[in-house]
Amino acid sequence: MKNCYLINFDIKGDERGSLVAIEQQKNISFEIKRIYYIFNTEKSFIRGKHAHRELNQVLICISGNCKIKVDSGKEIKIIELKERNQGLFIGQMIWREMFDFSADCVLLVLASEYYDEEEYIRDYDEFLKAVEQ
Ligand code: T46
Repeated sequence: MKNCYLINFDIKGDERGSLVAIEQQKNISFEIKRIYYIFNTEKSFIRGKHAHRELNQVLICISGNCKIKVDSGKEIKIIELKERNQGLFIGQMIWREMFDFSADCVLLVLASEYYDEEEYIRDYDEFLKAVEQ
């Protein structure tokens, strides 16, 4: 899907275990201005349900697993995040819904901009109209 894809990070492993390193503008295509993480979400809850006009993000499930529905307005995909070395890039104007969180899920998000509620699109019809334009 245009503007939404999986990234496979290299695992630096040895007999002691595994390590993934993330470096802005190297294996992440943008400058990272904000990091947040989501945890303690019950399985029955759906988070997200919005798109961003400006924001690019990479979502990494650093514990447990969850599913992400991504919708470009033309195509819908459901992606399961469960690999520690996998990130989901979600660019501008992609509707996202996160669901099916395992009890131990910790979803780490790297964001290209500071938090700004004004650039969220939280109404699905408004999102579809904006995609058409
Ligand atoms: C996204 C998905 C993957 C802040 O104060 N600062 C922040 O940086 C963020 C992200 C949120 N908040 C506050 C706003 C709400 O009062 O935290 C509360 C929960 O945020 P929200 O309902 O937007 O959370 P999600 O899980 O629905 O969505 C979040 C991000 O907001 C969003 O950008 O793409 O995770």
